[in-house]
Amino acid sequence: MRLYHSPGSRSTRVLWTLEEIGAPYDVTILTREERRGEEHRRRHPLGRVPALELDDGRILLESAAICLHLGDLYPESGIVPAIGSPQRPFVYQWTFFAMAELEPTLIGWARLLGEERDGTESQERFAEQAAMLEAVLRDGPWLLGESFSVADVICSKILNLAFSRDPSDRFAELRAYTERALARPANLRAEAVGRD
Ligand SMILES: N[C@@H](CCC(=O)N[C@@H](CS)C(=O)NCC(=O)O)C(=O)O
Repeated sequence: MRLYHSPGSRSTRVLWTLEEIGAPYDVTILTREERRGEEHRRRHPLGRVPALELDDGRILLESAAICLHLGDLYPESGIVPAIGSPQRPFVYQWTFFAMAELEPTLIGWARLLGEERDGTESQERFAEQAAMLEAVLRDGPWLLGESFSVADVICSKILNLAFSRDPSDRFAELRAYTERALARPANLRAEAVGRD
């Protein structure tokens, strides 16, 4: 497998997942210009990362889909529970929650603040989402309870967008969860490989 990656981007989730499963892989680091160039647009028509070249040469897009697929390829890693197990539906739930609820809220909020516009609505939406996650995390260290999953990779990476910018002690439990996840050896290895 080969990951087309750019430091600080959504492809860091995939790099971390590759390190969690212990699969052999190669990485090609792309600059902004290379992402938009013709060669990369043949892989990703929108000129984005991540793009993962599979062993058979096909290209898989969308960070969450790639991470879920990698977990399925390496079931012994435990980061995507087996089909039919009680936890399987919840890895979908929290992964889609991260992508469809959390990410748009936090990216939208960052954009508003960057444009010096009112971010109150985004802030309120995030407060509700954060409370929801904190309630779940009272049952265990990870979103699925005792076992770390792809949902934690994606949620914690997105949450870090908020917490790395906000030095306050709001959502202390969620902040501690984010730090716990990001401190995993697989993520530290991924950061070294990905130059983050
Ligand atoms: N929904 C896609 C979004 C991918 C995406 O927007 N990637 C950004 C980097 S985080 C990108 O490559 N943008 C194009 C650019 O900055 O040139 C995914 O999760 O894979």
